[in-house]
Amino acid sequence: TGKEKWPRGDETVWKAAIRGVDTDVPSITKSVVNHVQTSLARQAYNLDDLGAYQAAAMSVRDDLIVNWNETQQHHSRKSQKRAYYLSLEFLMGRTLDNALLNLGLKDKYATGMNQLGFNLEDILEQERDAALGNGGLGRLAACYLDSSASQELPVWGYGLRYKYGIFQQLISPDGGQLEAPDPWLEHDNPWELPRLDVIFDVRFYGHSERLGNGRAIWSGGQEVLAMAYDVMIPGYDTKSTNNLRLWESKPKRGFDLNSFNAGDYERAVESSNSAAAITSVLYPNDHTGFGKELRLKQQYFWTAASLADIMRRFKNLDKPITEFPDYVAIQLNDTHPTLAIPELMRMLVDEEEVPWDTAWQIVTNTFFFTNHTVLPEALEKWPVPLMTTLLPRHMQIIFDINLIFLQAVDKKFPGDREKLAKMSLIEEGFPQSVRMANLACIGSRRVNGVAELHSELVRTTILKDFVDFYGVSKFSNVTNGITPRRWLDQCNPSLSNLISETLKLPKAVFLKDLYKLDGLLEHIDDPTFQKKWAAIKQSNKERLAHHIETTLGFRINTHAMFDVQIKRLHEYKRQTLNIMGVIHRYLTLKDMTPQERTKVNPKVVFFAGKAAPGYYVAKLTIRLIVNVARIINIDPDTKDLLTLYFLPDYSVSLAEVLIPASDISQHISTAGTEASGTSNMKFCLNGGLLLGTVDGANIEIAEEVGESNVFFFGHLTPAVEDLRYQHTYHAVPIEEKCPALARVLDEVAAGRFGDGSVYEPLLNTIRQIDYYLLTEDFDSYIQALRMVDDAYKDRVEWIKKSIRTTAKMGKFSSDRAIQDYAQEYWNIESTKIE
Ligand code: RUG
Repeated sequence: TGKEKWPRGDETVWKAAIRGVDTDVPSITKSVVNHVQTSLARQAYNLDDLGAYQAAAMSVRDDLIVNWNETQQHHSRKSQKRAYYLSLEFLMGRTLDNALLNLGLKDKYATGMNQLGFNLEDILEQERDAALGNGGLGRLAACYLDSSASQELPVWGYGLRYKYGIFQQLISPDGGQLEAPDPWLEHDNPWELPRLDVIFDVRFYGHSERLGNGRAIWSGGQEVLAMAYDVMIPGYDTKSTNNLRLWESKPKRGFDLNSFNAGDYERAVESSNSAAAITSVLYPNDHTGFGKELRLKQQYFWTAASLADIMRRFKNLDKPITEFPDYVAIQLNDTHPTLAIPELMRMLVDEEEVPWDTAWQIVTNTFFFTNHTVLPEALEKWPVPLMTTLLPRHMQIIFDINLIFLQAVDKKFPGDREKLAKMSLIEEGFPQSVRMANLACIGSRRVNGVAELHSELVRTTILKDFVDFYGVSKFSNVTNGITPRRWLDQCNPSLSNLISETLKLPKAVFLKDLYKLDGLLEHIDDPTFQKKWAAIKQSNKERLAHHIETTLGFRINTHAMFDVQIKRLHEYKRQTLNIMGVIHRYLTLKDMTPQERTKVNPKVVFFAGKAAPGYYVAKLTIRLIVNVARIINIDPDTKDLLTLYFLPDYSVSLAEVLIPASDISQHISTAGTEASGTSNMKFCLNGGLLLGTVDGANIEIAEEVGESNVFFFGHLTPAVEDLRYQHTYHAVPIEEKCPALARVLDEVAAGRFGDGSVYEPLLNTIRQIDYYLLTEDFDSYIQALRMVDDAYKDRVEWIKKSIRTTAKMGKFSSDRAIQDYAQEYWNIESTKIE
């Protein structure tokens, strides 16, 4: 009614004292200095850039908290349906710059900090990346949070607060990757709020006793505590500020004083250490599923705490439990949170005493599942014995779900044993294992892939039998997206300014409706605009060169074409194809006369990306790249025309400098293997052109910008299976099939880039099985590279291609993607926070 009684004390005193967001420069400097004095206990003459960053961050955080409180109260008051995005990874990067931008306070803070004797840009550099993710999947989650808040949608993220984020990558003297821990919380994290009041018990092990009425009692085992940390997610140009809740594990019974008094110190801290270990590390593992008990523990710990929290919030609404899906939608980001399905069944059946069928109805109306890969090795499976020991009640529930499900399958396809075996939640073998993708699929209302081609592959390959069973309407596509706030305005402010000036629109208009970029096409032939466009690319190249010189000491030729491949190291992403292409270029240059070389465009090739620590071949690829660089970068015949850099410790922040500087970027996965890719969208938004295979989101990018603006090569997805078959049964020697590549491999093996024997295992992946079809695609790849060279010679045409590419990126805003989810899947509504 708006006339509720004020809960306590004098309402007018409260209201007068409640802090608003004061955005004038004097208020900002006052707030920063206040934090310097009171939160940091420092003073003007001992304040360094790090201290200034911390004080500025805390000052901004105060504003965020006000908005965040308003937003959460507003959503609660309206009893709105909320969506919850469960992701084991959130690759947030830095926050201060993004928060200032979203709040519209960047200029004022720059002025204020300047008055206090600091340069805002230097201060921003002090922040450590929050790298709680491996790659695309985690960064996608971060973009979706930004878009949800910006679209004023009631969405929360749920994840884990890892003490150590993705490892720091170092390069050893022999060129290989070394891993060091990433203690990102070392300097305290101003962006999180510990919630001592939000704590849940989570149980592992023990035993489950069936009660005979479908219910069971799960008892004994180990109990740990899950404590919440809240991270505020500000929307752009709105007060709407959402929440990312991250769980930290804590011992239920900390220090065991009895053991300590008995002289057994190890035992005294044992339970405390084992509980804390659950959220210690992010698994540095992108695609390969591997059966680590701790990983399964993480998954359950996180889903159990998140569901307990969601259930508690739902219960505050005082609605019948059958209405749960009317107030709650849960998005499963890949199969990692699939245990949420049996966990909600357990809560409903065992704790709320809901009949099994009703509970299943609730569950299957609550969850939505996004698949991010069709690579067989990446589909998660957990051994039944491990699951039975760790989560005995959940294993019973999974068996029960499976029994009922297979009965229904048998009814629909009588006697089709093969189908039953393929669709079962349990894979036979020694030991048996639980197929998480099958469980996620049958426990969810809708299933989606992340690009058109990928979604089609999901429907026709890994989940084909489920499509036959449920009908195709359950399986659809939401093409991924990226937030234009971070990936245009924040990382490329000059381009964002030029766009604003050219379109005669305030930035907020196109940053909230990216389709507006289309208006740039009207100016594509304007030479003045073209010049400005090219000058911005040039200054971004200089910014990158400066960054590399100051961090690594290399001097880069900024007049060369910048060619970039940045992503996790994986055989299917084919960094190997790229490095073989670089070697081929080098050998070709060496074969040329000096006269011939004068006609060649100089080029600088950049690689960055981490390999999973146990992924031998991927690490060998890094070593090869680094060692090729060491040879060719000092070769007097070629060094002015071709240089190569592997930039260590790839991160969101590094991507923000690399992407705006790129002329061409490579997205060259074997067709049908890259679900979507999202860096391709980031490069294109920043006017970089794309060299790629007909795979993932490359295809939709080409549909938008026109095929003549993308450099495509390689075999198409339908050919891949046949080619692999031929490789296995009718192998043609590489010297015959692809002499150019054979020569490159021979040079590597012969030791041209250091001890060739080191690379034998890597070379053999190509010479023998060639599962990722390098020998099939190499010639057309080289041809595509030539086309890039030729196109780059005509600078005006190139600039026009670049403008056109940016102009057609409207579809790839994560605002569009999140609206798809909100409307088509979650059924939630935007709401303005006044
Ligand atoms: O490999 C995929 C990318 O193609 C995709 O763009 C990204 C976001 O959808 O997810 C990546 N991915 C897939 N990361 N992990 C997986 C499998 O667990």
